[in-house]
Formats: sequence, C-alpha cells, structure tokens
Amino acid sequence: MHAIVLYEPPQSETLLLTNRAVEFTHRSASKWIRLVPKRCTPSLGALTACLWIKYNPILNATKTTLLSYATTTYTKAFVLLFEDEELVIRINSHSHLFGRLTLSNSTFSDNAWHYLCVSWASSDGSWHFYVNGSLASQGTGYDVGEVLESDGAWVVGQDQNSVGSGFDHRQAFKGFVSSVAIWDHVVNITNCGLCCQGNLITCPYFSSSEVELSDAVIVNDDGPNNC
Ligand SMILES: [Ca+2]
Repeated sequence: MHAIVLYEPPQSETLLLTNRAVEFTHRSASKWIRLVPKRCTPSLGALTACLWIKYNPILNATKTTLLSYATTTYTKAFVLLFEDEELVIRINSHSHLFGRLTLSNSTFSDNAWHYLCVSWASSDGSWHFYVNGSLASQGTGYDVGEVLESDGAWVVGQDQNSVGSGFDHRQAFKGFVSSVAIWDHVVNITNCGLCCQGNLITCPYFSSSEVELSDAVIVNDDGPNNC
C-alpha cells in the first residue's frame, strides 16, 4: 500500500486553493492523485473529462498517463494518455483506431498551462478532444454500445493495472496538473468555456474529501489561475 496523505486545507485557505497545482517532479509509481467523486461513479455510457496541464514531452517516454479510470472488469476502462506523438483515449481497454489527437511538436513544449478536455459517448461512439477550449479532433464509432462499469477508481498521473493501484513509473506523468473536472455525460466545451462544474468531479479538487494525494507529490501555488 502507498502512504496516503489527505490534504485538508484550513477554511481560510479555500479561496487560494482554486489556483493551486499538483506537481509531479519526476516519473514515479509513488506519485498519484486519487479523485473521490461526490457520489459513487455510476455505470457510464458517456463522459467528459477536463484538466489543466503543464507538461513537456519526455524524450523516449512512449506512454505518459494523465487520467485513468479502472474497474474490476477493465483496468483501462478509461485512460487519457500521451502515447508517442499523440494524445489518446482508451475505452474498456480498446485503443489505436479511434480517439486520437496528433500533437504538433510545439503543442505542449512551451512550458505554459493548457486546458484539455475529452469526451466520449457510447450511443454513437463519438469522441472529441478540445485544447484550450477549441475543438482539436473528433470522430465517431469508438466502442458503440459499450458502458464503463460503475464504482471504479479515478487516478491522475498513473495508469492502473488493478483498481486504484498497480502503477508503473514508465507510464507515469511528469509535470503539473490542476482543476480536474469529470461529467457523466458529454459537455459541449465550446459553449461553456473553461468548465469546472463536473457532476462527478468538480474542480478545484484540492478540498477535503474530494482528493487523496500521495505524499510524494507537491502542492504549490503555480496553478493556471483560471478555475
Ligand atoms: Ca500499466
């Protein structure tokens, strides 16, 4: 078991937390954020996930995981990751043909914050990637009719090989993350701007009972100042 430190800010710090970030100083299996939903995650026939990241692609790192949702049946029920030169989503352990955004070399190499959102819907298999509030890639036909199992584990910064654990530093994230929000339906990001009010996970998530941080990550004030 990894050591868990519950971050419970004093009431007076609540406002400050909106601008905070979690820093993953290097790729390590002991650096992670577990998101605690407001309610048990239901089975999902659709979802939208948004987060701020500041990230530089790592040479020779083929997989870098931003967010993962693991269930008993599929430990890759939902994964958002950088894979080679692409940003990729995996649904129920599937991948490769759908749900991809090819990155230009400079997209994430400017040491600035970027706002990423991704959505998927089982009804027609539609998927969308938004970067900084603009639609960057979309398609249909990805896992039509599939459903994500309920009551899984949401983890930022690690791929899960079992529910809530089984991390591997070779798939871990290095960089800064802030303001994760997750919905159980498709959100039109271009209509709501920089959305934060996820109905499963609402950013800012650095409030008591909404997040568990491993004691190896660093919380600092260098957030995107936008949520
Ligand atoms: Ca893994």
